[in-house]
Amino acid sequence: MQKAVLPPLPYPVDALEPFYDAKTVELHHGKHHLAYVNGFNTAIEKLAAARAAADFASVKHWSREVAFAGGGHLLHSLFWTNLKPGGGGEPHGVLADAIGEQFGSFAVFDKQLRATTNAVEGSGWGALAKGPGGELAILQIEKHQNQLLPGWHPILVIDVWEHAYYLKYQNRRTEFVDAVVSHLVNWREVERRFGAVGGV
Ligand code: MN3
Repeated sequence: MQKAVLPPLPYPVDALEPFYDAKTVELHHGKHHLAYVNGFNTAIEKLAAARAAADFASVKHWSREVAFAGGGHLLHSLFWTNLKPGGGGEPHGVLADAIGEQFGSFAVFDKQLRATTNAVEGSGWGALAKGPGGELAILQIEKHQNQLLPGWHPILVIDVWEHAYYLKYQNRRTEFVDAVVSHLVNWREVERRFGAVGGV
């Protein structure tokens, strides 16, 4: 199995200022995301070693690490690319149609997305996911791996672990979520994922 690698940021660390400060982006990507990449690789290596040694005493621990660190790596990879300088606004095309059909309007969807993300208990993510029939759901992912739906693909994720916002926003998670949704969401990328992943 090929080792996971830290994907480069798709923009300079200060590109999301003033909504997302350069110091947080630098640490979040270069330290936190990197730690999940390394943790995932370690877990995969430990499971390979367990197979080689025919000693499966530790598989529960390392299997949990695959889900936690691997989930962290994959969600952060989605996160960086579903942000961009000068983002926000609204989606277009078939994604806009699907949101309108299912949520009534983009304004209602937007309210639910912010409320759901703000209400994540502890460390986790707000997410928009696409189901196997092309339907949409706004999910709360706890940690990096809990409360996901099998067969559903996250197409927009918003990190609300404290490490994602505490340097600039301290305890004001709602201000961070508002800044991300209003100014940084890359809807063109979310539209692309809606068309590209899973389901119909
Ligand atoms: Mn994070």
